[in-house]
Amino acid sequence: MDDCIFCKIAAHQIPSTVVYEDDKVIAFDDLAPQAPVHTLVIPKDHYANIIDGVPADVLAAMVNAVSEVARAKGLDDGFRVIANTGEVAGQTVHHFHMHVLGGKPLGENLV
Ligand code: D5M
Repeated sequence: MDDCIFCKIAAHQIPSTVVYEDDKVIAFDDLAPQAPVHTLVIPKDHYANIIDGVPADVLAAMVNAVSEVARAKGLDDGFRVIANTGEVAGQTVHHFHMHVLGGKPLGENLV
């Protein structure tokens, strides 16, 4: 989509700190980190959210990317994955993304 910031990141049209990339997905550090590690995993193709008809192979690539991010960031003790879906959940960028959060005890806070 022309006006989607995450499509532009996926196409390397705007800069990001890339943690992992393959043909289907890209993972990059969040601009406003909520934890010592806060990386976003997105599909390169545009889907509005996790229930927007994302193909199974893309979902599998996303999960694989989460594991690559965890390995690259040394999240051996665990981490949290969040996919805000819709404005009521606080989704602000309407291109499907998974937040990978870790690097400190996360407790019971949602983010
Ligand atoms: O999360 C959207 C997230 O996207 C939020 O944590 C900020 C992040 N963001 C927005 N623009 C950028 C760029 N350009 N680089 C890196 N991170 C970015 P949501 O679940 O939609 O609230």
